[in-house]
Amino acid sequence: MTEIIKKIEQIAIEIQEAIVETDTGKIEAQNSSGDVQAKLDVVSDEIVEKHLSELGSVIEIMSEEKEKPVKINENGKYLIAYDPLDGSSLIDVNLSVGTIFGIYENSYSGENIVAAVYVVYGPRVEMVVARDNVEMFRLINGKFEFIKEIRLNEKGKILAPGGTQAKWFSFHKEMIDGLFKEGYRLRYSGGMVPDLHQVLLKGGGLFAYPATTDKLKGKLRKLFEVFPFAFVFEKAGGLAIDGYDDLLKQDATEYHDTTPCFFGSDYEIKRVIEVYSKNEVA
Ligand code: P6P
Repeated sequence: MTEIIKKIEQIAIEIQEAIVETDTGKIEAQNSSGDVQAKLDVVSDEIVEKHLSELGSVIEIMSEEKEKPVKINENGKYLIAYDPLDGSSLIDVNLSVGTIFGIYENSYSGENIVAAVYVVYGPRVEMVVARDNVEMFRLINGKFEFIKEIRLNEKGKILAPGGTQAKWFSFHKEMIDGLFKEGYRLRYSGGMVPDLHQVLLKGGGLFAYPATTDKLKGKLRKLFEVFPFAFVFEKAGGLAIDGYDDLLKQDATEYHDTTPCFFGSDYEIKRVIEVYSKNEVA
């Protein structure tokens, strides 16, 4: 596992350089989820594959930008699913983006994720590593330095309500409006990595990307985005659910499966369960 983390440090440095130097234009292609690919998506994916392909402990890697896994070493131990540059369209407006890694054993299921790492490319480059606990590192003079352990409080003050509001189910809208009435402050950039990083660093709150009337399975991908962050939040003392049950109890039938997802501290997630247990999404 240590060799993987060391490689991710190098990957993060090279992607940060690419973000600063590469044209952010689009290319005439779509990824497996139908998203129009930015040049940086492809460049970032190439950087990740170049480095992870050198690891003896990795059986295969699965990119959000690809249809199928890339085989690395049949005698390895880990499967790595990753989103090379999540929220890449935000670069055009100079907002923060990130890279997400889920490290699995045996299969890409919630119960088989054994570690998660994400990198935030913002005013500072920060890397968060979740294994038994959650540790944050910052890129300082070309090296990642340990900064602190991340732990969530019982309750937070910020709310990141994703999804097209016109497509929210009415009971979901009432729940979100109720939290705002309690004084929660809106913190949503449209980038999953910086938005969740903020909830973690502020000690709690709620990030929600729910089922909507046009996308009953939500938008965010299980293998590359949802399972890794669910692992991070649980190891940081928070909770991660689909509205009804723990996200890490889920499997994925397709590599690019999506799921509704809620990440947060106890108080907020228990509010979601309270509301969703009385309402069906259909
Ligand atoms: P919306 C970025 O495209 C992304 O995959 C996540 O990073 C982010 O949380 C979500 O989509 C934003 O989606 O529908 O609010 O623009």
